[in-house]
Amino acid sequence: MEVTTRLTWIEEKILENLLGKASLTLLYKSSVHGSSIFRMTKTCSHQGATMTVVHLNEEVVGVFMLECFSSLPSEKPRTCVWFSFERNNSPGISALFLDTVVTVSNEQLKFLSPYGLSLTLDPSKCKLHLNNAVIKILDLNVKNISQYLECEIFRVDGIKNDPGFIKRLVTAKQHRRKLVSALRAYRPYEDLVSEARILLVGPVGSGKSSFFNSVKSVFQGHLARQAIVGSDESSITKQYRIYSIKDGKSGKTLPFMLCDSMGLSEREEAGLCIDDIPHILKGYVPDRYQFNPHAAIQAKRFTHVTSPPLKDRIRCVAFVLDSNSVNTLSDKMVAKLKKIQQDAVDCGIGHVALLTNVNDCDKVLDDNFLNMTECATSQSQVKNVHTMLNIPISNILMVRNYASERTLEPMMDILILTALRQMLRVVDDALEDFPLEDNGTLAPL
Ligand SMILES: Nc1nc2c(ncn2[C@@H]2O[C@H](COP(=O)(O)OP(=O)(O)OP(=O)(O)O)[C@@H](O)[C@H]2O)c(=O)[nH]1
Ligand SMILES: [Mg+2]
Repeated sequence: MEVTTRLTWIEEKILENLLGKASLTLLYKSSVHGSSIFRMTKTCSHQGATMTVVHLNEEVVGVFMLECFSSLPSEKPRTCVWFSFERNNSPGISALFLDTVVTVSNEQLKFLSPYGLSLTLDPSKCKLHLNNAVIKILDLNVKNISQYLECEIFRVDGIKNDPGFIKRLVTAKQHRRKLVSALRAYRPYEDLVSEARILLVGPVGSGKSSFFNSVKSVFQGHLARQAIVGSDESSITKQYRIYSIKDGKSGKTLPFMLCDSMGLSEREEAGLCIDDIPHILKGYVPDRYQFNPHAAIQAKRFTHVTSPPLKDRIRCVAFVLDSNSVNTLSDKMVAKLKKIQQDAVDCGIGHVALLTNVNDCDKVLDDNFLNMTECATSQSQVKNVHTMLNIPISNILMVRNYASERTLEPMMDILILTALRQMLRVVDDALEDFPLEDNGTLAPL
């Protein structure tokens, strides 16, 4: 009879995706093959990379090992990924890349990392021992010693036999989780406003609407296509849109909005009218306002809004520029961008540049995903934007928007989230710098 895993289809996919596009084949199942450690390790020897999966009541805990079981025991550290996830819950998985010493004794299979993490399996008693460090780092809600329901070991096929690659893959996923959590917890500086509005402006087709779709996709956990995108000589976006973003997990609306505008054109009486910008920045322009390239907004059109609430004001302008064409922008276009930048400065609003269509996402950030690499900052596009708009390199952000992809990619997500986080830092810097009234509220500039 075929032995089947206790993992659900989704749980199996989570584990396969943890390592790129791996596939799992069940080799050992404690309830079928017995609880002898000898049988367990013998069945799994000479099989290449393996994944040991321990089923607890509420959680699944385990270790992936790149090297063969048969090469044990030895004090030589192995390339391992420790992981855990909650059963029947969100698709989130905690995972850590750790060089691990793996030993097999008469009774136990032991995983020990140099940072003092220890995970021990005692198959004869169906017990899993975890020290406090593992419980904390994998965010587990279990005791030090747990009775497990099942232990399974899988052969893992289809992964690159490259510890460096596996490390970057797993670390990227962890970093993505951290960024999402940080952005979920974001509140505008000292709660001076209830929401931070970011205006996306730039030439026709530079990827403004796609950036909103990309941010929404990351928070929803699947590809979103809310804003209409496409390529045309004139702007696809005809209406001013103030988009809110919901956190897919809690369903709550996050306190930042992305404001999508019509593309700027080099042609006369085409594209976003540059004189509309001050009205947009000051929060006069409502959601779904139909842009008119032939005529600027008449201030009196919105006289019913004598003074829009301070939350409606733009707090950061993001100049969205396609990295493939930014080096060949016409003088007319550069003049428009500079005029918008001046308007933003006059209103006490910070700004960043967002370069879209970046090809090699892997090369943008360093190994810790914290800083841009020398290779990225030395690109002519970054240097040109820096000189053209006098924007500090740290505020020149690089992303690849979701366009033709069919699934979410951790590295693309990281760049999108890093860009958003930097925009919100700029929002906070501008809020901190804003003059306050006597009662501590923001003064209208
Ligand atoms: N490969 C790739 N394609 C992109 C990227 N960003 C946008 N695109 C594509 O470029 C085209 C224009 O994207 P939009 O998001 O509509 O650009 P926009 O700035 O909103 O354009 P307008 O509203 O017309 O001003 C679409 O076909 C997108 O799929 C990117 O980062 N990478
Ligand atoms: Mg658009």
